[in-house]
Amino acid sequence: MASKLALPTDPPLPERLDRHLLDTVGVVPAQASTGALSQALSQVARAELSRRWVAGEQADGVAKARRVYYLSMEFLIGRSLGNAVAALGLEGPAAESVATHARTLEDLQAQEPDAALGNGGLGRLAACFLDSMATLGLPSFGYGIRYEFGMFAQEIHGGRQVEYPDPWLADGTPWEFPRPETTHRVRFGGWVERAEAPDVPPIWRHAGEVMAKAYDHVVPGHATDRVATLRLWKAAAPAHIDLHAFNSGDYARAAEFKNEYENISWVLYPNDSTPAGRELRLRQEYFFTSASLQDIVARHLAEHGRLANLAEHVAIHLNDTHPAIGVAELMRLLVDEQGFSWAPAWAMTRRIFSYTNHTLMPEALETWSVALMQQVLPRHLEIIFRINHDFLLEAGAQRPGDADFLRRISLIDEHGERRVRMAHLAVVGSHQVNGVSALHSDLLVHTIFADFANLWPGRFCNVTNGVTPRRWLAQANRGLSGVLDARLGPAWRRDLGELRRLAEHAGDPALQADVMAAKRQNKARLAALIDRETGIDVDPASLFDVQVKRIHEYKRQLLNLLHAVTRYRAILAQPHAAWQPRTVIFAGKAASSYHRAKQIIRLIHDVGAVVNDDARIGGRLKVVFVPNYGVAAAELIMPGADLSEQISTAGTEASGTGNMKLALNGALTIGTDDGANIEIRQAVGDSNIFIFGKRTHEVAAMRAAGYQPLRLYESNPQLKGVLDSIAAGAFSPDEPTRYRDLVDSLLWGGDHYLLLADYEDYVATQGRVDALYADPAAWARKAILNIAGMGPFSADRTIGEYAERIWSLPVRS
Ligand code: GL9
Repeated sequence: MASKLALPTDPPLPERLDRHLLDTVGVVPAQASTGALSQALSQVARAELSRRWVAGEQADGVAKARRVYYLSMEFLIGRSLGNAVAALGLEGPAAESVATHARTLEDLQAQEPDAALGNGGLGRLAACFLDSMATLGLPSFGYGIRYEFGMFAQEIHGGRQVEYPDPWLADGTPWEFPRPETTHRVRFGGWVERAEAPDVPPIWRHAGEVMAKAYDHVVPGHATDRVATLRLWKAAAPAHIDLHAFNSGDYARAAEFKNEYENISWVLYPNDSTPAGRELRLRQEYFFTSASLQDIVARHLAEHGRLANLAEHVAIHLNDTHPAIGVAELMRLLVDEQGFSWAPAWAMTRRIFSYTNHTLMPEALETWSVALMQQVLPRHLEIIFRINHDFLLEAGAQRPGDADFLRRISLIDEHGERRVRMAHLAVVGSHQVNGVSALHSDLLVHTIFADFANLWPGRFCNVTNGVTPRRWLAQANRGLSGVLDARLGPAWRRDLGELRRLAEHAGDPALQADVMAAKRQNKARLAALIDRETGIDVDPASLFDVQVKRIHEYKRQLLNLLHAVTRYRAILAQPHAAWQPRTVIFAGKAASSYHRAKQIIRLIHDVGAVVNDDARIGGRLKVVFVPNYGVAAAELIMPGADLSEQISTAGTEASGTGNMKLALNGALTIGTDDGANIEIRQAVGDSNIFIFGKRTHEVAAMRAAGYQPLRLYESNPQLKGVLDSIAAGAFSPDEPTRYRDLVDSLLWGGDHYLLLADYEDYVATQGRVDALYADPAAWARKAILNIAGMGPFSADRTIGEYAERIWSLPVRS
């Protein structure tokens, strides 16, 4: 499709590529390096996207469109070149053009660093959502932080995780558009001066201010000219500070002073649900939220000339509680700066905001000490107290005399040091609150938000997560995409429900052969990656058993490892039995301060070192860890998996999205009755998924009854043998006590995530996996039925539901 602003004189792609080599990159086309070619092709795509962006913004401006603004601390974008080229329909011509330079598109893509502005599932979800918002043609903006350093790079030294900084912007990026004219002041600290008259808003005498400068990324839609905008804020010292620093002559001190302002957008917190770096984190949250809200207000005023109709034209979504301070900030902007009185401002605010909760893990539910907030955001603290006062009056009227109820729902936690509960602020300030899978949304209204759900039952809903089929199937898995295109045509890219039509052919030997041939190629590609990264030789004919995600106790990588050790010992005990060869593949990062998760990474390596080199095993079991898991690695790993490990303790994984990507690429799931696994099970059918382990209510009941892991250990010789061998140093002969405390944490420390309770069923279920894999036609049939069932897990479906039920936005498509 040609964009409306396409210039009639646009030359063909090879010429545009050479033109950019010469004009933009500054090299002789015939001598261009792979990096230079990558830059030039990016510029070709950028130019086209820029025109689409301008055309779309113009059209939305003329239409005075209602827009959604998605506020997120994290956007885990990954690489952009391959996606842009695919979205623009330029894959064919681009491949041909770079072939004349003796390169492939893959060579060029590999040059690009990942934009890793997120920690894991939550950030990647935000990136998938932008893709779907653009593709569905929603007038939409993502707002976040332009971290100079993204998610840390992980290296493995001697089996241990070592973190390195990720300076992804060091060589610049062709994908951003700096907008120097779009700058907002964000203030911090100081005190609040009361006005004399009751109706005059107080004045916030702030102590410091930092400039937020906009950098836009264009997010292409697929098979449409529409694009979405991702606007990221960079912190800069105000000009007078810069000048003062320079003139003072003490450059070291001056730089230090400047850094105090600019460090706000330096680093992404490598934080997986453990609170860290308190004050800087709060400053980051307020910084990007305030800049975004000021921007939304300014854009609305420019378009409409007044703010009274803001709620008709603006929906603001809070991706978790990280931007929840926005509820107080919008009130401040409306009341203190725009002259609204409290009640109408509050009514608007509640109509404008909506909030997604992404976890029930208590340590991830943000609270800020009142003392810290008083110091950093004194005016916001007052506003929060006022919101709370009004809210408790309203709620108290429904349950007179119930002080305990009021204590539970208050925005302020009064146990011990007083703290602001950000989730409560988000719930009270939003008109809709959702969880991310059916189970999770149900647990929300029965656990942490039960009191709120009683007050406002209509406020809570479920929107199950989804993933973009463009990146996670069309781009990551060319082989399978080709098979699907031949059977179904290309429409599944925009309508993933089309995959359903595969189901009736699941038994067709020709389709099975094609799907498994693609899988085999993807496994060979993954084996090559494993060899490159670890030097371990794995056999693509073995069953590729994959667990890729953040390393966390609740996700139970350790349970997977207990199975691997069980299998190792079983092969040694019965070396002549017909063992199904397996490669157990792990990847994932541990939060830098999370000792137990790091210990698990080390144990994976220690087990691998023993098992992989044991001649008696004869290659029938390998255990590997692919370092530096991120979007680029995932694009290689997902397509090469046979088995998808989704084995969190029931009730702990809010949704999961890797489970969707793996099934979409034809892996069978072994998993617990948790998060979106439950909906995957419903979509693919009970007989096409391996569900095991305790259910959520059983987990709760076991804990309540006084769970005794030691009993399980005593009564199961296989389990006892495995744990004893690890504890005795079978995998750490140089330091036999290395994993003593890890094993003790299961036996004596309560085994909080119930690994021992699920062990027996897990190992038995892995046996059923082996048996099925031994029947290639039966396995292939189930793999096809998994692919066929993935229609509901497109992020297009998810965003369609948000647009309709939460944002009240028409979906154009
Ligand atoms: C998470 C949940 O743990 C996942 O189950 C869920 O799929 C995603 C997206 O909704 O959100 N919540 C959360 O804090 N993280 C998630 O992955 N953690 C990270 O992103 C690191």
